[in-house]
Amino acid sequence: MSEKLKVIFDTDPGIDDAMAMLFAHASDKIDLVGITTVLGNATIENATRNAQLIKAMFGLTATIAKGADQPLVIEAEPATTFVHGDNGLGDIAIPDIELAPIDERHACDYIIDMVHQYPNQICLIAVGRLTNIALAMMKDPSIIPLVKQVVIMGGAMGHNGHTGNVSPFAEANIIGDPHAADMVFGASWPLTW
Ligand SMILES: [Ca+2]
Repeated sequence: MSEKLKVIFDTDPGIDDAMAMLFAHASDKIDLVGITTVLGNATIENATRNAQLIKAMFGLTATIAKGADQPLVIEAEPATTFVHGDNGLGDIAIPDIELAPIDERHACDYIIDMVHQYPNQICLIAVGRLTNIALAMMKDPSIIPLVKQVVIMGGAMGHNGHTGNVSPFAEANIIGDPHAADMVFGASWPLTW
């Protein structure tokens, strides 16, 4: 069997992201080394708490690092609680268990450190706003050629009519931090949209 792909999962859990995190954990092709959180489908506090909860409940080993609580330039929109509930997990009762700890580093610093520790091995999978990745790029551009791959969920294409979920042309993860998205899409790394 080939070696597992080392993944840092950048996320704003969020119901769908909570599921994605568990699929990544369960996959025999993925080594989920890190989970970095960002504002979006939940506040940064709730998104991070939800990641800590999922790690504790399901025995994940990934390091969790808390990330951006606001976009690079624009004002933050309120968390999309009308989709994901006030707590970001559909307002299920949050179990009263001990949460998994978080790393002391900011998400962008964690990403920088891991890319240098594992040059050309880290795949960044981003399923929220791209703020943490943009922050890491700005703080240490030398990581850009050392990232194996970037995989993004976001954006709208007019393949079957207009498909934006915020406006006809805009999807939440991109319009939520368009300046970060512009940086990530414009960098010279292999990017899968
Ligand atoms: Ca998301």
